Amino acid sequence: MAGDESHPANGGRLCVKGASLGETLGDDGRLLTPKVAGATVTWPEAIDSVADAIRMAVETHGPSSVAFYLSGQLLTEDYYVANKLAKGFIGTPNVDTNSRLCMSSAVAAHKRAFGGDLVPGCYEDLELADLLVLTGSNAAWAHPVLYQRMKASARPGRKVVVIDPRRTATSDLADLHLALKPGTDTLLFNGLLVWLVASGAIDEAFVADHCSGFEETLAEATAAAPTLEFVAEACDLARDEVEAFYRWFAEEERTVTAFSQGVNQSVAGTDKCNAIINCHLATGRIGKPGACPFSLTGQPNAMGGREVGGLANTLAAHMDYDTPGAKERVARFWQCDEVADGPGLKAVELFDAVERGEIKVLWVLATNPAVSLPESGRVRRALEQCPTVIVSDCIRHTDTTDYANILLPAAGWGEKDGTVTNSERRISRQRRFLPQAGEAKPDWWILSAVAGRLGHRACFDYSGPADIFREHAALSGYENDGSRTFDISGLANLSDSAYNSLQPTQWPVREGPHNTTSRLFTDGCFATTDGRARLVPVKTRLPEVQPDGKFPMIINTGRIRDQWHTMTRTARASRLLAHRSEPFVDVHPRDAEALGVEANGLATLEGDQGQFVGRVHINPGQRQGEVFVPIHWNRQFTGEGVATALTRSITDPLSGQPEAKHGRGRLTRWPARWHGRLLVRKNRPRRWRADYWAMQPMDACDSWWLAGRTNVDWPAMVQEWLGGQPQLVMQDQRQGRFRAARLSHGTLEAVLMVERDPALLPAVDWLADCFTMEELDEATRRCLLAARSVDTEDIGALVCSCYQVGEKQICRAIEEGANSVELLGEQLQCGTGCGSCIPELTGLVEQQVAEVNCSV
Ligand SMILES: Nc1nc2c(c(=O)[nH]1)N[C@H]1C(S)=C(S)[C@@H](COP(=O)(O)OP(=O)(O)OC[C@H]3O[C@@H](n4cnc5c(=O)[nH]c(N)nc54)[C@H](O)[C@@H]3O)O[C@H]1N2
Ligand SMILES: Nc1nc2c(c(=O)[nH]1)N[C@H]1C(S)=C(S)[C@@H](COP(=O)(O)OP(=O)(O)OC[C@H]3O[C@@H](n4cnc5c(=O)[nH]c(N)nc54)[C@H](O)[C@@H]3O)O[C@H]1N2
Ligand SMILES: [Mo]
Repeated sequence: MAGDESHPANGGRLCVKGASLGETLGDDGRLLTPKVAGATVTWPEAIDSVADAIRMAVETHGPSSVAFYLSGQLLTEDYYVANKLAKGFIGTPNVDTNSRLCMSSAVAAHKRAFGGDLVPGCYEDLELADLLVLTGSNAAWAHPVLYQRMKASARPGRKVVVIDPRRTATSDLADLHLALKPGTDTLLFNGLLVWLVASGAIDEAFVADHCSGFEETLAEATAAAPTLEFVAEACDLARDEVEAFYRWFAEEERTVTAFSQGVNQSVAGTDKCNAIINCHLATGRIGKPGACPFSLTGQPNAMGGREVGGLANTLAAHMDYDTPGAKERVARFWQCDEVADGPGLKAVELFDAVERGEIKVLWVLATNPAVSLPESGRVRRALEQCPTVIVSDCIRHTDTTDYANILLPAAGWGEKDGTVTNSERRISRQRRFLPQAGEAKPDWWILSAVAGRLGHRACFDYSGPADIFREHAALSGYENDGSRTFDISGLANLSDSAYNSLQPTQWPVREGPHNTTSRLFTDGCFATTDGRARLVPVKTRLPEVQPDGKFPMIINTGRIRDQWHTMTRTARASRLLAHRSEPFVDVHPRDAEALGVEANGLATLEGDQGQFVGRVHINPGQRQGEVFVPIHWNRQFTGEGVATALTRSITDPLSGQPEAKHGRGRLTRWPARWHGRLLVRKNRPRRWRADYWAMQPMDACDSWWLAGRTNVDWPAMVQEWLGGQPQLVMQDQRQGRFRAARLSHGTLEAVLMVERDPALLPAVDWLADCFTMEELDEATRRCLLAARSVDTEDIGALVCSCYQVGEKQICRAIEEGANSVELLGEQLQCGTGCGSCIPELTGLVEQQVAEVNCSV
């Protein structure tokens, strides 16, 4: 698995998830055949079932009773066909996408400011900037390749400001980290606008010639954030820190403000984005090298989905329902009678409608709403009630497929062809290199087959993705005449072979000689009717859910370095679970002490809608009173570790994006009587139950972290846990220790380790290795009972996933003199792969050096 060195976005660099993709291939766990009501059926039968359900719903309840929930992980071609089928031929406007949870606030803000959903800059700008502001972005973990570009472009005088309530791996790059009170970003950026005016940093000519709304915006900003002292207090920051940020911003012409989910996923998400954009417009820092506001997109094809019109409030090809003439134009192009009368329901509203019984057929493609939507407990109940739930996925068991009436096996990333668009408007080809697993088919094929069965064969008669792409490109240019910036009509006549060899290309690509544009608005001309950008007055709007006596902690949620979303792919590579192998709660040390939760113990986080159980990580980088939980775990991997059980479905009034970064809850110690580690050879039936469990699939076995609230009579129960009588048993009742292993013809079948103190549980790696041994020798058998390896070194918690280097190894090397990231890299190779562990390596070096200094 290697990167493509000629790709302009990554230059061949991969993150650890990308580098591990090879390990995620294979048919194990894949959904390989269509299923209707649990029974395997043929494709024609499955297509009939889907078409029948849709037809019946339309006839009885009208087209709006059919809904599609799409995803930024579909290819543009899949997305285009879904949108066309739904809005043009079924006639339902109820088509939304998981990008609603991801990018919709940025989209709404772009439209307000620029007159279109247009990202002005390109990745190079992140390198050219003399001041790089990263707000609500943990790029070191969530955009690791881009982060490496930002890091590599460091030079004397280049400054980085990170704005995030938590200290994260990204803060490592920061000259200044503003650990602001969550949700106060609009205040900070309103205050910045006021400061920029007072310090004479406004580009008056640019504002006069190219913007409108400056006076009203400034008036609102002054009302909301009158003084530096006021801002510092409201954002819970030191006055000097705020001033340093403002001063740097006023001084540096080349400023990029990159923002992601800490900004978007908020009840004030759109306003937060506009507050940022306002400062860039006021200083004329847009459309210039190294100067722009930059929305960091999340999913591989979030941008492509926005191009085709996958969001419920858009129609197609950057035309909205209320764009004059758009509905007729799109109907003309698609050759359908008329398109749906939209806008449709946005994701959270859509699932509310499902809950109310208004949606009779829900087709979910390439997303896992039972895990990723807020109030996931309620979402699950809604899915259960919906008469027909159709799920297209690659994986047999996800929290969402478990509610499906019809399951459609989708071809996975290596098995399908198409295009995706990244954050800098760059379209790249994704090329197939594997045969399709089982009966799996590409999503566009499935959607077209259903369209055909509904009587629209002529309009969905695609020979392949190239055909669909040409149509998509043609629509973007159809009756456009410069009215829509999203125009790739220059690609509408690509031959199949030109499509196959398409090089990464930034849009717009108009007809004629191909001069694609790396930056938009370079002439100060925007996509509004009068060509002027809008500064948008922004009031203060704080998170709706605030802590109280019953739920005193603020809950923040987000990503970890080595997992992708709901883990359907990344958890298939066991090494990606080595960095964080369980759901966890990051807690400030003082909170932990006050609440009596212990490091490495378990804790319950209880919210008003549900609860989350995970391992306690003491983290001084948290603000006091705030905890952080990862979004990745779900019922396939743990009992009660779904972050969205804790976040409410409160949304931004303009974008409909849920406030996923701000819940509230109560943290308590989970009363464990015992902690355990169980490893069982793969695919063995499971007869045990534990109060707490978290699964970590390994190569030759599955492994679980376990804990119980009540004592277990282990000798009496052990057979159920090990799937048979163990040959090796050791018990020390006084210590609360129990160990047992079951062998079959000399090879290890299952092993269980129980301790009172979780810190005493052995490292899992050598235990897992024992499953690959042909015949366990005497020494290994003894070691199993001693819970200690024979000769393999205990490397400690994994830090570098690329080269499998652990914390203990690193600390030993530092002690022996490798006291820099470079030296560690030379000795152990850690940090020399994707580089995303470098912040942690730096931390370990600093920590060790500090310890040495203390002892001196
Ligand atoms: N490893 C990994 N990478 C990913 C993904 C993944 O699942 N795993 N998913 C991809 C996707 S789809 C997306 S959308 C991106 C998301 O990428 P990011 O947005 O960078 O990731 P998050 O961890 O969701 O959140 C970013 C930060 O916002 C901070 N934050 C919380 N509240 C506030 C606030 O009020 N103000 C500010 N300024 N910050 C706040 C959080 O503390 C967190 O550190 O990542 C993409 N990359
Ligand atoms: N509390 C909280 N909630 C959040 C967030 C947060 O930060 N905090 N982040 C939000 C964000 S930004 C996002 S993007 C969402 C992500 O949430 P989801 O979109 O729900 O997460 P994924 O795990 O990516 O789901 C993708 C599904 O599609 C399947 N799949 C993969 N490839 C294909 C394909 O080609 N075709 C088909 N048909 N299926 C495929 C996968 O197996 C998987 O089941 O979560 C959101 N929810
Ligand atoms: Mo996302």
